[in-house]
Amino acid sequence: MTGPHGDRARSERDRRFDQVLERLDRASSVVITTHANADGDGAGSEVALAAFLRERGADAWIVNPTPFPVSFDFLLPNREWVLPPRSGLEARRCGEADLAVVLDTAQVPRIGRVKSLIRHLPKVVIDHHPPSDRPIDGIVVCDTSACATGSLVFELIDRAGGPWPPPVAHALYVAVMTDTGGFRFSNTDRDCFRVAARLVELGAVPEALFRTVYGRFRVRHFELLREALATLTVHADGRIAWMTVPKDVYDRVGATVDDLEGFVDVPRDIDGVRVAMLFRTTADGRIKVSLRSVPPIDVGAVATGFGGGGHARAAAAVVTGPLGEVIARVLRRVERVVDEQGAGMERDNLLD
Ligand SMILES: [Mn+2]
Repeated sequence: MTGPHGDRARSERDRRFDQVLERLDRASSVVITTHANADGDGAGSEVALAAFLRERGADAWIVNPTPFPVSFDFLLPNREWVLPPRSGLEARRCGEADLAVVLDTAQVPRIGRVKSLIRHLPKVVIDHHPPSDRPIDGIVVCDTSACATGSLVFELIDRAGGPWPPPVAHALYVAVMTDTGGFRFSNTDRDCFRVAARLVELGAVPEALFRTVYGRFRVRHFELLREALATLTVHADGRIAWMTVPKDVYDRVGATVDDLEGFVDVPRDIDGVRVAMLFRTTADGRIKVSLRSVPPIDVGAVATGFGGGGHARAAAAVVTGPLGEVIARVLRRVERVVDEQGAGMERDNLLD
């Protein structure tokens, strides 16, 4: 952010950070949560904040609407920081806590069952998504210019002057790395590299963290990818592409959503594609569509139109209906957006 407007936004954000730090100073037991199906940013931000608070002598517990993601549990110095879902312990710790911190979402529906567990607690929200119509009440630090919630947690801890126990550096590096697709997506900016550089100084090891996150696929990931690739469809003069995840194969190989990591990148990475989509059938029989776009195309609005949400370049929605019908409906909307916003785009002039 530059210029007077950016400076004002930044000083307002810093004022909120000071309020957050004041709340954290007074809290002796904090419950930390994030959105359902936590990603590297949500999970990494949780671990980092918990490690920071524990280093300062507070109790900090992670309570998530869905199980803590297996692919990121290597970040946890102690598995017991994550309270067992729906346990007596979980209810007791939430009852004893004096503050809740919600990370990487500011929306009530996204925290699912955790809503009632933290209903009685004052709340702090730290997020980088556009504001929603169902905001969580509390002290809210929302900066949509931040590449990741992890970079905001970094700013918070930096403002406090540390401490920086090793799990903080590892977890925040993973948060920033995953939300920028390994420092490649459009949210990869100067601030993001500045934060990453500081985290490396503080002990994060890029190669080891990259390999741990992106180099540990299970065979079933590739078995499923092989079948999904067979569905690859390119449309609208090569400007729109998508794949579907065959439900029968998904079930047969015993896949989980973790196994779909990177699938939507396949159609996105085809030369000339402006919007990429991945369709899959959810456990309750509805269709989840993940959308990706290249600038300036905004697929966030498309997802919102189907009751979902997300960022301009990465968004998702869950739609009811048979797969073929859902594809046709989403495709109609996407075709319009590509026609309206993609006029004059030339892939070979990306750097202009
Ligand atoms: Mn995020």
